[in-house]
Amino acid sequence: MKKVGIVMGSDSDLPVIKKATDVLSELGIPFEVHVYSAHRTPAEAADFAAGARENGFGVIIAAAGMAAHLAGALAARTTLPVIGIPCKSSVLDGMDALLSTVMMPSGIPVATVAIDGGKNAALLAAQILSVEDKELADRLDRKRAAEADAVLEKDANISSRI
Ligand code: RP5
Repeated sequence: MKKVGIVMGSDSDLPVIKKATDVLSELGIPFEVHVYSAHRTPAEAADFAAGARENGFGVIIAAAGMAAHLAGALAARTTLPVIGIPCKSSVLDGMDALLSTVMMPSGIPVATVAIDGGKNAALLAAQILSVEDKELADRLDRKRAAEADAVLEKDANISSRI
């Protein structure tokens, strides 16, 4: 199976990334995690993205806060799908990162999830990889069904809590 490449702008983004790696681990998807910054280590970030396809990656997840150009900078260097997670890390509560990540110029797409949306980033990465992997698609179906069951259980229990 192709790997998911995970890049965070700073190790202070790790709590958001942990939400993604938990899901990838649960689904049995291999991943590699790096700290590269679009601004502080632009060469390393660019090199990682440029070599990602030949290094066995199928999708990249990029998490960054503040003026979050990381996902876009990686997307500029690869045609692999790039999923951006805007992180809440400044006085603007992540709105700065959301707009910096989502408002990409035409021609260089970044699939942006919610602020701090590590879980959905991992699920989206898994769904992309599942296009060519029936076993992974089945695992995703089972996970979706389990999460629906959990909601139905909450429905069944809500009356007793009020
Ligand atoms: C961004 O700036 C990082 O992605 C992080 O969310 C934010 C703050 O970084 P640190 O100052 O904590 O290293 O580049």
